[in-house]
Amino acid sequence: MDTKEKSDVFQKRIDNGEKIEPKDWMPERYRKQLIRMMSQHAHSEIVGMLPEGNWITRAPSLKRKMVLLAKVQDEAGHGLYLYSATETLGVKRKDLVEDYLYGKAKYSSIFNYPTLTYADICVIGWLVDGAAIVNQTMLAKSSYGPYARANLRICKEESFHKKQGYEMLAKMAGGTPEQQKMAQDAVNRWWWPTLMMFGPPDEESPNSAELITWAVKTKTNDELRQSFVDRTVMEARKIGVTLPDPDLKYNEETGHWEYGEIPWDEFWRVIKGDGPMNRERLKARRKAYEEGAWVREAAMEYARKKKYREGKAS
Ligand code: BYC
Repeated sequence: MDTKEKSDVFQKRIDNGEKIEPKDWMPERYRKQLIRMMSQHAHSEIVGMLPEGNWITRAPSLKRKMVLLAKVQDEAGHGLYLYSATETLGVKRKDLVEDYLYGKAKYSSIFNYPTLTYADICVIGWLVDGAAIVNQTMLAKSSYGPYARANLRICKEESFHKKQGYEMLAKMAGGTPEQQKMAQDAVNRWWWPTLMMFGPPDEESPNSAELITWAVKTKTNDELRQSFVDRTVMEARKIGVTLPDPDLKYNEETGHWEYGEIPWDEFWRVIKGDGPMNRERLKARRKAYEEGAWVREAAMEYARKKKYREGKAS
């Protein structure tokens, strides 16, 4: 079969809802798009440990500390599943990691904002993990098997993350006037950046059409954003916090909540490296990577020796 015939068979498989597995034939562009998107996703999980990890030592109780510690460890696990899934496409983890630490690979814009109080930890769980669930539930149906399966597992853990954040925020929003103020302030600061997580509006999203044709994404950025807004408005009301958007209103005809103008200039600035915390985040990750070099070397050497011993024994 020539490439055109192979591409047609490939597209038929996608249209029939089949999963593509690592050893199957795939167009080079499909492979490249997956590497871009999956590795960005992996980097996001790892960088995403920083804003919350920063608060582990200052958690308000032992219970909260244990929950936060478990959550941050889960994020590391998500990064690892995703790097492993990306490696099935024939790339090396080291190259992927060095691409974002020293090159141009992106990670989610949301992690370039600071966590100023403990209420930010509650709001990250509720809004950021809530947004991630909406996005990743869709990605769990992605056409690439290893990515779909990684997202399925991630979503189960994210749902615990969201619940713990929402429960904490509900407590804070029903607490003392000072706690209520902290909760509302955190919601005000994280609302718009959370809406930006879904990516640019559909008409400015160069990758969406191709990704949807290949069922890597099955919904557009705006569709997912709308679904997140619809479910979050009700959740906010239930716990007595206000979403900071005076234009938010329910449209009886469409059955959706309409929202105001997202500050897209800020989004583009942040993803180009000029957000409030971009420099600090990369500095912290580079430091960890460089200081951890000996751990990686020791682990590789241990694995090599173990393999050698087992090979000799058999
Ligand atoms: N941030 O054509 P578009 C988590 C870039 S972590 C940065 O629409 P696409 C958690 C985009 O990459 C979960 N960059 O792209 C962890 C593209 O640039 P390039 C994070 C963004 O791929 C710890 C350009 O803008 N989730 O949950 O069709 C604690 C044009 O965009 C962003 C994922 O990574 C952004 N927000 O759609 C708590 C999900 N948006 O690459 C929680 C996986 C867009 O052409 N990724 N860009 O130079 C996706 O679902 C999709 O890639 C996106 C973008 C929706 C992000």
